[in-house]
Amino acid sequence: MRIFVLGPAGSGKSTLVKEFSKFLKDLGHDAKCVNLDPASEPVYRADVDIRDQVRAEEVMKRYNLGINGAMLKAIDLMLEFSEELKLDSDFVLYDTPGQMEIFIYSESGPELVCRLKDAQTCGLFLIDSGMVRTPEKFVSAVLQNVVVMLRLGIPTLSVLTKSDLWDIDIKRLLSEVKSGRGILLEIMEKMAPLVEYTSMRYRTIKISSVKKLGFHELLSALREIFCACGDLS
Ligand SMILES: Nc1nc2c(ncn2[C@@H]2O[C@H](COP(=O)(O)OP(=O)(O)O)[C@@H](O)[C@H]2O)c(=O)[nH]1
Ligand SMILES: [Mg+2]
Repeated sequence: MRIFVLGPAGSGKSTLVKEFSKFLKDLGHDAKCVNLDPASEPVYRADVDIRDQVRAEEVMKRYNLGINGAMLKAIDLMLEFSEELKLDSDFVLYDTPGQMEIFIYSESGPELVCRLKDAQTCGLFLIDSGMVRTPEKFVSAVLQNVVVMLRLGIPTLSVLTKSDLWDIDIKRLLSEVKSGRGILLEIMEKMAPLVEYTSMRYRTIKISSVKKLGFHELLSALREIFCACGDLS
């Protein structure tokens, strides 16, 4: 299974890759880590590190770009190495850059995912729990994940990270979304069925990489995506 770990900067992607790969290995699985972030040294032992080929700081100098332009250019350059980034293993965890415009507004991000994906490829869209404490923010985060799914063409689970710091009551938030309280009442009411559908179809999981909470649930949710037996296939 190839898993793209996606989400804004600071949402906990690299820490999840580090701790979840350890968890999978401890269960006896073969798990590999690939760093696709040309701007960050991996905090885990990367089986493949794109920084051996493309480094954001060098792209900035060579093409005279600021960091945002360099990140987009770096992804273009990374396409050349896509064969080397394709690993076969029970689980391959791809750590990605937090600049979401790479995946949402550029063609290179989706193209990279397209080149690396196989029949069992999915995504984890990481959401910092501290950022989704109101129904409006929760809806906004889940809908961002829907956009990511549509852009990348892979099923993507919403994962609430740092649940050791914030315990988000997903059921309560969903019922508040449905009851349409707060601002933008009509939009929220219309969005509620979609948010509820995506939250059920692609379960929202709460985890803490620091405390290693929710990893079993995360693993079973990942397996459910490709389960051939039910309507989750
Ligand atoms: N409390 C807490 N902090 C976390 C957790 N996961 C990540 N962090 C912290 O959040 C910050 C950003 O994490 P990082 O993995 O680098 O995020 P990335 O930018 O998405 O790769 C770091 O300081 C991590 O130590 C978690 O589960 N709990
Ligand atoms: Mg990172």
